[in-house]
Amino acid sequence: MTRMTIRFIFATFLFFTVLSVTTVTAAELPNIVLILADDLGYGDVGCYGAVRVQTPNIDRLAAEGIRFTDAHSVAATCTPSRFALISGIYPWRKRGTGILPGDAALIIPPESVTLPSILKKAGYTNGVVGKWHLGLGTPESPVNWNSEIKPGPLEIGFDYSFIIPATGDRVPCVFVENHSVANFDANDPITVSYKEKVGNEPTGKEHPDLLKQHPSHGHDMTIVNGISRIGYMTGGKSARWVDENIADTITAKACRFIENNKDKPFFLYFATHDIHVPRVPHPRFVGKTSMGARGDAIVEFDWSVGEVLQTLDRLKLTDNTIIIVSSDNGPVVDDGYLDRSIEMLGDHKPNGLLRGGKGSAFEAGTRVPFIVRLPDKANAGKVSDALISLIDLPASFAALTNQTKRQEIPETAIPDSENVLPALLGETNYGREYLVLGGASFSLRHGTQKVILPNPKGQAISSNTHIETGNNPNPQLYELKNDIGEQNNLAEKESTRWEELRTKLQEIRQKQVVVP
Ligand code: NG6
Ligand code: CA
Repeated sequence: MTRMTIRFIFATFLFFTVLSVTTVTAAELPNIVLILADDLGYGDVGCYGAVRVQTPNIDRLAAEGIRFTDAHSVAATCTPSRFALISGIYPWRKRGTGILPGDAALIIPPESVTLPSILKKAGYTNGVVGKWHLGLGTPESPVNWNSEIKPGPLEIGFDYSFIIPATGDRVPCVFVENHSVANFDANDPITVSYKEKVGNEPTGKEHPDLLKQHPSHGHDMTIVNGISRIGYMTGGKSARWVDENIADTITAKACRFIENNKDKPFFLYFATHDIHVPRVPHPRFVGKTSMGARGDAIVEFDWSVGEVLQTLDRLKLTDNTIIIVSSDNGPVVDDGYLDRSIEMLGDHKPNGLLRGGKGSAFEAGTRVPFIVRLPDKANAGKVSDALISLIDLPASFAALTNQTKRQEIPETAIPDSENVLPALLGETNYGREYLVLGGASFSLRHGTQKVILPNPKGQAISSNTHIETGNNPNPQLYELKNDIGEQNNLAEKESTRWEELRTKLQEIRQKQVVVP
């Protein structure tokens, strides 16, 4: 389906809606499926150059769709990256958008304009399945895991949710379905704390002998399924997940959401636990690569993508569905557990040719795999070097559904989201002019130029992950066109350009925006 056809369908849809005539149904809006991996690196999949791990399903998607080579999350860790994706706001504009503990309050206020609320307005039914990590409840009324859990996804635009509240390595290790803990047993109430030990269950610190996977840093609190986590919890035994089954459980929920909503336009945000730590793939994936748990988790992720593709095919929805596969931030090998991923990495390069990784201001912190397959597989096999970001999805999907600012969307909403729909549809290789990235240090992309602001305090190499952070007391300027690995710092030699870009970055940071 070309953009004209897509647009025509929307125009027709809106026309008939306005006239309250039901000849054209909402079912003709294309479905949208966004599969977001966790910590999947630019070099971790076949179509981006990996050879030590096979990712046939993601590669199939790239062959049938558009593969972006310069797509970014706006932050190099999860919470800020996902905050931006859902809210269309740069995370550094709002306090408290750093990596959240599992008992944090929701950081996107109910009723604000969000990616799902925009689509809902256009007639979509929205589901989120998988990792959430944007908080639940309010500061005044923190979550009680034993009663109604809200506000959460359902209060900011989703109609269905089945979530991992924070991360796989943070308590509570239970799924929350809509407003309650899945498989909850009232006789075994759940208590969670990030301050002190609750209950009398063993911790990894006290009882390393009980662990099947040991921490390398942090992660030494309550033991769940033989793995110690960040944070303490007690109770909820029947509700606790088994890490080996997380991918099966959430992939099944994602596919069921598609099945249940096949007759109306839907948006599915499927945020996998893979390939975040703890990496404990199902036994059927163990040993599928020579890289140990991390490689096998990539295979498991690819399997999840394949299940979604098959479901769309089986339900004959492929021709009416836009599917996007991407990642929330760059790769990390040792993220806190001794799962032998470092020893077994071999010559695999999680960041491809890029410098840095998760948490880094260098490109690998935020440049992520990003594949879009359009209805009718228009532009199949295209490779696009447009500069785009996950933060652009709210404005782009607003455009897709013919919603404009001031008309359908308040002028002040999604202030940092830009409409890159023409790039997503493969009509142009141009995305946005500027993109601010927040790793440990601030940086700005403009075309193929990149500046990183001086950061006199931060470590140059993370003592936990051993990743180069990009922090440097001196200004940095790179020309990525011929220096993709950010080796040649031009800031001194090209001080005028450096100054121009630094000023531009300040200007964007100081822009007055309404942050709900
Ligand atoms: C870090 C954790 C890391 C991971 C990360 C969040 C320690 C020492 N490290 O603080 O293991 O959980 O937070 O990852 O606790 S993210 O992908 O959700 O941002
Ligand atoms: Ca992440």
